[in-house]
Amino acid sequence: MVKDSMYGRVIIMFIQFVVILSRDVSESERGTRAAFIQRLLNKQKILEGRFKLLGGSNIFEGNVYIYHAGRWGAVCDDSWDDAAAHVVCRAFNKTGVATHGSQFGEANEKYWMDDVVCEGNEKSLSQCIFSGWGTSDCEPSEAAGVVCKDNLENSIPSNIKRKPNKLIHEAVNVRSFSLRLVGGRSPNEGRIEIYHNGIWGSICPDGWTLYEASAICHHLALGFAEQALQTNYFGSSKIILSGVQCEGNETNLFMCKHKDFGDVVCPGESGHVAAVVCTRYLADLYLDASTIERTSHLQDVPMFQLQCAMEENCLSKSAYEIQKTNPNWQFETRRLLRFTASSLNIGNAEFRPYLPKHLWQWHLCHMHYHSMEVFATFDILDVNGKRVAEGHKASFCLEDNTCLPGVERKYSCKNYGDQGVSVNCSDVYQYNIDCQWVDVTDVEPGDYTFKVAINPHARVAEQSFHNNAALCVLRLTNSYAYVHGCTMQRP
Ligand SMILES: *[C@@H]1O[C@H](CO)[C@@H](O)[C@H](O)[C@H]1NC(C)=O
Ligand SMILES: *[C@@H]1O[C@H](CO)[C@@H](O)[C@H](O)[C@H]1NC(C)=O
Ligand SMILES: *[C@@H]1O[C@H](CO)[C@@H](O)[C@H](O)[C@H]1NC(C)=O
Ligand SMILES: [Ca+2]
Repeated sequence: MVKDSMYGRVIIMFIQFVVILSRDVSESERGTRAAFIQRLLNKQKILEGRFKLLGGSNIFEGNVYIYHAGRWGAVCDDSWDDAAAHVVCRAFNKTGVATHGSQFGEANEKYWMDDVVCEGNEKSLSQCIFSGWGTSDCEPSEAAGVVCKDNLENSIPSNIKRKPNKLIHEAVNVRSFSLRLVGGRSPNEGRIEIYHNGIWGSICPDGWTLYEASAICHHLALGFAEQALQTNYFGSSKIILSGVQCEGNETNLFMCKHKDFGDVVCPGESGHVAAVVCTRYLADLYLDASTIERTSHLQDVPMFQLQCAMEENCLSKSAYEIQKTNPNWQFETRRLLRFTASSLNIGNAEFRPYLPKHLWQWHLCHMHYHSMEVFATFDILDVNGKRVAEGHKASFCLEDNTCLPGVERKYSCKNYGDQGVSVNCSDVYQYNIDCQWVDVTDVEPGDYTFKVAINPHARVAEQSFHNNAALCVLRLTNSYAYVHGCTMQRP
């Protein structure tokens, strides 16, 4: 289909070209037209790969748009992180903080890039690994953005977060402060209104995620956050609080950070405010760190056995360079850190994939459907928190591999089966399955932090996200890998 239409376009362009040449035009007119076309081509050449930031309150922040093949396109936020933001912000000699979920307004162009994974030292975004120009299934609400900040040290900070803002309880009188949900179809949902300085007002939905929504549901004793919404669906009122940022484990909103109170600047769609849906029934995946410690080991694998994995971006960038430059690349080997990841659903509702079934992607290589674009991320960080092995994203099929005694297995990936993880069942990725690894070929021996995170972008609601990431000590020598001392964290 795509190829056909491309041939069609080439033929039309060729006809146009012949028409232009055969027209009876004066020399000077032809000269002007040629100059015009030349200028256009020059412009395209100059702009190719450039980026611009739109929707921010100054030139150093906004949603990222990249120029390619003659037009600007947006970047989707899947896998988007501070390393990618850093690549963008380096143009200003600044460091970058990534923003997700169209923090600076919905994407106003089609997506050019998706699943962008950078190391942080690339000269431009187009040098990072991504899904291919124009290959994206993202909604306009998933635009990636950056906030560029002054570069204090010259290193690549990989775990910089949004600047710690002030805690809410430090800015308001907690006693005269109130919280309520308004406009919902049930008491468990609605836009959030806060009472401050004598008026009820709304919360700016900038950076509003399930983490912030969780603090609201906890605060109101309504259970867990099922949805975090940026909408006018439940009505709206004057926005009096912006930049709310929570960890997700707070028992009340006062423990969260914020940017401003009162007359605030709120980027994004006008009239849209922060809203939540709370529930008492939710899944809760618990990543089993002891299994990671027990099963981690190194394996050297020749590249001819890794062709499927290469198609799914499961190797680090140097593998793709070798493939391009070395005619005998199949016989080169990659060193893989392999491990088993097992997550048990300890919640009181099933874990279901983020995408509806008709949008699942069939992966020919692995012969199953992927129901979440990014289900897990694996990173190796050095002592400064810099990522040394490409944090690759892994998408899998979700199923009940093992269940506690007395619990029936319900979900199976076979035969386009329904995907999910039942309560008291585990989804297990054995160390010997494809892509269940980190490519450590280019990592020097030494001590590192190994980070494994499931549901890393909190795309699916859970009771808690603080049991979704394992941060472990990794000792890498020339011959073996030793993983121990894991602690649990939020992704
Ligand atoms: C960034 O820093 C380099 C070296 O210090 C300098 O040459 C360049 O002009 C700076 N660029 C900007 C946009 O400030
Ligand atoms: C929330 O989790 C963070 C770690 O991510 C921890 O430092 C903090 O103490 C926790 N807060 C509560 C209220 O449990
Ligand atoms: C899951 O296991 C826990 C602990 O063994 C038990 O209390 C709970 O009833 C089980 N839930 C289901 C739905 O099987
Ligand atoms: Ca969890």
